[in-house]
Amino acid sequence: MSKPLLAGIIAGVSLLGLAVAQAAANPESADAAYKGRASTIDPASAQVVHSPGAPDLSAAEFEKAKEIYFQRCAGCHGVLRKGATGKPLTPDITQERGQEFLEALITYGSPAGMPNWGTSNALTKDEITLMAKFIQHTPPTPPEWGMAQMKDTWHVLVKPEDRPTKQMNKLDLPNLFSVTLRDDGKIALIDGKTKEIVKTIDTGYAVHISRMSASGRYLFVIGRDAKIDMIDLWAKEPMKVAEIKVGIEARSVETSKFKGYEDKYVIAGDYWPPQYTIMDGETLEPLQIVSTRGMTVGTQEYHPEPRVAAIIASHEHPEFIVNVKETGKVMLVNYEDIDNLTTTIIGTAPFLHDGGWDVSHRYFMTAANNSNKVAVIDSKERKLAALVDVGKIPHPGRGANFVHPKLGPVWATSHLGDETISLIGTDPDKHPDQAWKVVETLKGQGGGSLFIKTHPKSNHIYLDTTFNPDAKISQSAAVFKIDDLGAGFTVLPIAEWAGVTDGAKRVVQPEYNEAGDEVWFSVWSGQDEQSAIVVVDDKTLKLKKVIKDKRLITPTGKFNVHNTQHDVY
Ligand code: DHE
Repeated sequence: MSKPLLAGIIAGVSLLGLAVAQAAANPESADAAYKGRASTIDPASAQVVHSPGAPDLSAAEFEKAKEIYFQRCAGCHGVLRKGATGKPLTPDITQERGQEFLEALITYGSPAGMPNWGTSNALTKDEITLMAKFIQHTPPTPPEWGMAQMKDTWHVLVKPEDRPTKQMNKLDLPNLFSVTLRDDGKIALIDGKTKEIVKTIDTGYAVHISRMSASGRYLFVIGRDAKIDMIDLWAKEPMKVAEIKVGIEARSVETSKFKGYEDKYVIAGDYWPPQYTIMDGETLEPLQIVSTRGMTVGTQEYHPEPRVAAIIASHEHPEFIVNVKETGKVMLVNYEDIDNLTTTIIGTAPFLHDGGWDVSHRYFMTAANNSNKVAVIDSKERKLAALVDVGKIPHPGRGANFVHPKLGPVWATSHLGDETISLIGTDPDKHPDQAWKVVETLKGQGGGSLFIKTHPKSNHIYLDTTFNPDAKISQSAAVFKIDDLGAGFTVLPIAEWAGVTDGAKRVVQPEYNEAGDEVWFSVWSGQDEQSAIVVVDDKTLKLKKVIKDKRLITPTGKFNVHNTQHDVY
């Protein structure tokens, strides 16, 4: 990636503070703060089209506008401006609105979540005039990324035959954590017992998630720039053994987990180009690339840019379950015969984002966050079991499974858009009256929540409120007792416990250790500021340990090997 682009992306990321500040006046902008992030697409690569009816722009002006658009606008409005969290901005719409209207909208923002780019001084008057002109032209299209580009970026660093046949180190692998060092382009492997960093490993740009192979040997990490790093945890010192770039922008990676196919395939989903790629599980060799462009659920209109969100490996069939965000479709991709792929397509609701299994690992519970619904996919029967109305903008991460004292097994999600936590019954056999209904709604600290977590050995449910506009709330976490849900929540002052002085200190993503008796939270500040990980004792709810290290730069997601490998949450 070019230096100016990287600098631009970092500048875009720092806008987060601005958007969070706005959320105070605007309840929906916690969502905008979270989603309106810089794209990793290189603006120079996107082809310009001069459109009739749009105000004239010079080549230099086009270049500048593209850069601003990909840094600040594409996350919400989409690369091709067909609309996502933000409204569609295609020339038929923008030319009708006209220059004056567009300038005012960009300057002052809107109650629906559009930031006030002008009055906040994030963009100058000239930049606003430029952007209003630019969006009246046809959206510049970034390049595609097919087999040739993938093969160019694919490297097997250690061949499978040169790798060890057993674990060559003394690490307690099931209790190791892979921690995203978001703005440092690295992950840290942290030992669950000593809480020491075992190693940091260079990865793609702004790593998003880590996932484990079925055997627990290989760790896969994907950057926002669609680079996948495959790390062998059995090596003398955990090391990268293969890498590939599967696109230009991505968020998800997963591995085959069905019996007989353990460690055989890896899949990754792209935001751009809109496609998924199935790779060899030992080497990351790209085998099949499948486009997700197609028709939306409901109105059945063509969408040119349906991004791939969460992917989860089925335990019922040799299948990957792929969330296609903008079309609202879940694709069950059968990898039994990789050259003759069969796919079941299930229509749900827009826009599909994240999700996880119910406790039986049969039902995939996934957030359709623009519809305020959770879609329940029956992975055994390959059909939609239900669409459940929940709170505003559900965001479960992988969600939390526990047995409700009165109502049986439930799966829980918290929300970006309100303070509620929806508990959905998940046992159609023994609790048919509760199945696929919100059986209870709890009230947490506030909106802006991203992740909720529990563990089969714990009597607690923890949730963050990372994007709540009130710093007191974004810097703490709430915890409920499962056997006394009516008692409400206790607030854990996580950032205060961290003893970190500067920065936003956003508390994000609870993650349990293998035993389920500790919960780890990231305290996430800027790239040049101190961050930390706070470990809470699950029995006493007291501070157990603060992990601080100068290498711990912008920690966000944390993935315990055992819990990630076995889908424990
Ligand atoms: Fe995430 C999961 C997309 C912003 C931390 N994030 C996911 C998944 C998707 C996604 C599709 C599900 C992957 C899966 O299960 O296969 N995230 C996006 C975005 O598009 C968005 C809104 C904006 C962006 O530009 O990236 C976004 N995400 C963030 C953040 O700002 C977070 C808080 C910090 C960071 O590291 O960037 C963040 N996202 C995470 C984490 C997970 C995740 C920690 C995995 C949670 C888990 O427990 O599985």
